[in-house]
Amino acid sequence: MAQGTCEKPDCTVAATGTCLLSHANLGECPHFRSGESAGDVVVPKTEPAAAVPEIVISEKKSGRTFHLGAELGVEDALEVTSARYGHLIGVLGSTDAGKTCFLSSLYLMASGGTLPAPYQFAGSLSLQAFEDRARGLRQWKGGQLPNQLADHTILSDPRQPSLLHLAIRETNAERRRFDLLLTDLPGEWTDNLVLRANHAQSFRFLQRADGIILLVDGTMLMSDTQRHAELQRMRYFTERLANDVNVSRDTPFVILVTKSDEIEMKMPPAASDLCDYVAGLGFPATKISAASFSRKPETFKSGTGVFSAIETVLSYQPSSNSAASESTTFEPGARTFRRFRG
Ligand SMILES: Nc1nc2c(ncn2[C@@H]2O[C@H](COP(=O)(O)OP(=O)(O)O)[C@@H](O)[C@H]2O)c(=O)[nH]1
Ligand SMILES: [Mg+2]
Repeated sequence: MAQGTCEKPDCTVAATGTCLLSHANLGECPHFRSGESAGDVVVPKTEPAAAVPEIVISEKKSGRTFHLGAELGVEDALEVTSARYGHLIGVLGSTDAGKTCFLSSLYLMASGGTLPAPYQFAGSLSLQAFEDRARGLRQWKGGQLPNQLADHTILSDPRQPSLLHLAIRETNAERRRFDLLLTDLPGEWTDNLVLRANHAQSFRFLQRADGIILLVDGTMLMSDTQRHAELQRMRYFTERLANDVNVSRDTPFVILVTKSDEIEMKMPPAASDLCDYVAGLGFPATKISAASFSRKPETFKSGTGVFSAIETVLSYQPSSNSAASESTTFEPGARTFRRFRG
């Protein structure tokens, strides 16, 4: 047994036996301090295939907290992915657009083994964060979903984005693994950026995003009274992402129309307008109808469109002859995407 203490905040070595920075030999990790003092983390020196690591955790060390399975900070996430590529996906939208429900739906499909073939759940460093979000969804009363499916998102540090980690693996011959890093930002972040350009700083981490899933409430986009205001807000928001945050123009955008179970899975014309607007800003853009948790499960399945959004981002391949000013749209879910002038 290697005994010692990991001084890296958020490292889950005590729970998983796996070093956050992927060091097979813990002695090589710069954050690991070996020692025999009682109450320190005890992890196995070698990892026999089926051995369960012996774990002792103590809060004795000053200034040392284990956030087992909680959200990752940006720095932590980048370190996690120093060993392998992590796909950073911004899950954005107004308050109540359905961001947290989208993430919970994805997690429940993954952990429940119901991802579409050939994908399979391959672990998460933020299990607790996902479980916290999914808690409300386990409290079904009389077969009915509660009205409020998720708690309002609150960040532990309101100025720093936090990320949820979900690894998936292909079960086919390729067996590719994807480490997804997904944001769950409070809607106020969107509101603030719409109102003031100086909030762009908080979104700067999206400059390296592999994709943006922009959630818009389908019922609002179908409403005569709310449609215009929401569309205008999303236009301002995406324009800020383009011009103030400077999100790279080859970042694919998925306009995800949420709560589509309540609008008979119809694509609202306003969603097409928004998709064209985003494409006009220079981003490859597409639109998908989704129902993270359907209120009409007998007609529309829960989880519809959720994984398609992820797959669309993962399989997006920038065209070699793209130009920043080109207006582009692409087909969702396809393995290869065509670009064409709008
Ligand atoms: N009918 C329906 N309602 C949904 C769906 N997803 C979310 N909602 C509703 O929208 C509310 C807000 O969702 P939430 O994920 O908390 O929004 P967020 O503020 O963007 O994180 C939930 O409490 C649900 O009532 C869905 O797929 N179908
Ligand atoms: Mg939320």
